[in-house]
Amino acid sequence: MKFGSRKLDLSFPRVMGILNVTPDSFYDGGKLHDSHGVLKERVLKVAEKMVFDGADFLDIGGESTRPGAKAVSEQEEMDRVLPIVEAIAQNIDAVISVDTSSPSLMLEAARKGAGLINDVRALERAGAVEAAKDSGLPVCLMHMQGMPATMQENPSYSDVVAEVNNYLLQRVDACLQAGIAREQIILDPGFGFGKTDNHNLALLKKLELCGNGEFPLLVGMSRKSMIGRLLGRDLADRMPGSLALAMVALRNGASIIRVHDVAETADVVKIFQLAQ
Ligand code: 8Y7
Repeated sequence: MKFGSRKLDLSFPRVMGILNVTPDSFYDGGKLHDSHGVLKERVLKVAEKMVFDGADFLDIGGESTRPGAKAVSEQEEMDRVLPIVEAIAQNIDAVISVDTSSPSLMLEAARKGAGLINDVRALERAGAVEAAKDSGLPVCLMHMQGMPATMQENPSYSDVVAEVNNYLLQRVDACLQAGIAREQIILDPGFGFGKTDNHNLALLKKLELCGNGEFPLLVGMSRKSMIGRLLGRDLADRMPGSLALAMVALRNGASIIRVHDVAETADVVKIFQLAQ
């Protein structure tokens, strides 16, 4: 698959490191900030280490989508994300994934060297499908039920696997109609986005059915609250659970694993490939 200027073979699994440039991210909660905003030097150091540890993708987000997070203006999101995209593109050898639903950020980030659009709203915002198409970049379409602020209040499905799949295939159609190539589409069931633990587990068990097996799959479960509930673990103690979930996702067909803990997840990927 072609990610801007970089080509990556997704027939073997890849690790995506999470670089949050929001001051209120649920895990790294502003570690990359001071009172003046994002610290470029600090971000570059962390990014460099992630790539050294085995990340092929770096996911950069400027809008927190955790349940109850405050909305940011489009301008604020751009101000946070674009300088970081530019700095990483100039200094680090990785595909930059931009975690955004904003059409103008998609276009600007592509100009500054981003290689993938990761939209938790699956390009549903007005103008987003067109912007993604014009960016020329591949897209990751994710399923979410409801909106971030309220999505965990009462998630409900009659058949979660079928409904998530139908939604994603419908979004694929919207992309194809706008002229985005089929080969440029990655799908993601959206673990934790309007889902109970049972919904998440059902989706994980049937991951191969997602997109009818016709698209590369990205999964993000790293340190999410499901692990906290299933194991009774605080955020700081959720790495083993995250690694176990990564292994299951790999067995069930995931191509890209989006994580906080890159080195450890890269080990899981290696063992998975050697022991299959
Ligand atoms: C996901 C994601 C988040 C995910 C994709 C968190 C931005 C919440 N989760 N993008 N983003 N998939 N594609 O806990 O699961 O990292 S934010």
